[in-house]
Amino acid sequence: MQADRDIPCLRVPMQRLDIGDSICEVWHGSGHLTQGQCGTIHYRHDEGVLFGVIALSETLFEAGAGKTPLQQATESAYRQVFALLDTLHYPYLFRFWNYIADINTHSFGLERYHQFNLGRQDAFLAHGRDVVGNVPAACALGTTAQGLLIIAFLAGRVAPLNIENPRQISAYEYPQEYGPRSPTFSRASLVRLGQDEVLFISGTASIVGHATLHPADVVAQTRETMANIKAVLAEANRLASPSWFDLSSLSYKVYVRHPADQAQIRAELERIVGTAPNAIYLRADVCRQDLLLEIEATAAQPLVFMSGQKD
Ligand code: 3EB
Repeated sequence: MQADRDIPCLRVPMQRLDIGDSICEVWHGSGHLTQGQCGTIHYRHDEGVLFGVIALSETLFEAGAGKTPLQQATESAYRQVFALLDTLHYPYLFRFWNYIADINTHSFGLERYHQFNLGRQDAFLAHGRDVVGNVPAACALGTTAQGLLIIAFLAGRVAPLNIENPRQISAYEYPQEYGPRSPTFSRASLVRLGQDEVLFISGTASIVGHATLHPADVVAQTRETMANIKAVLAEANRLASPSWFDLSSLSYKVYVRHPADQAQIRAELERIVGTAPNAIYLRADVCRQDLLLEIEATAAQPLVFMSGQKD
């Protein structure tokens, strides 16, 4: 598809596994739309919501001052995002998508996902943003697009509700064994977008507490991942009245490490959701070597107002 040059477009360098065709996800704004470019960010916004994308080459950065190129690229990208949001007055971050080249390899004595976590957290801290509690939903996947860091984000003017999963330790409280800095994301965010309430469930994997479960069993990992998504849904439903989200109302993006596992993952997902789920399958690396898949999900529902209650 030839996108309008003014529309920020995130090209995801991942093979689609279910059908050969590529697919395009489109987010609609309403009313007057404004687009622009600021540093490496391309963005477009309406009065309430801003979507932006960044693609940065790590080769623009040299190792130095104790920071690796990926760490610097990450810190630079996130600092640019926060500066733009300050300038345009969209203070609340809803959701990040992070696509990182060779996420599982080591360089400069540190796993690359851990380098990314250092750069991300430093940028949050530099801008005085919370690194625990009030943090956006996110996903972080590995690609084979050498040296390219790709990030997209949605931000707005109404504070989201950040949701954690009682089955898991919050990612921002993971112990040191998963890297010198914890990942900065929440398990889900619940956001008002126009007349809808939107639930963004972060990339979710077979992790209970902080440990990976079922290291070599893709069906068991799918089951555990879906148990986590169910637990996040239950939290969302507890905190968000009167909305009601269930497994069949979600749109799923399934990131699969080994293409040969796709059929088993799909069968298990269909069994658990009951009806044929709205799902796409992409080939990706997941941020821990022993994780075979990661699933993210989104759902939207019209906001319901009580009679007599004003919008
Ligand atoms: C996990 O639960 C799996 O670093 O932004 C999921 C979602 C994961 C987001 C991120 C990482 C991220 O820890 C990995």
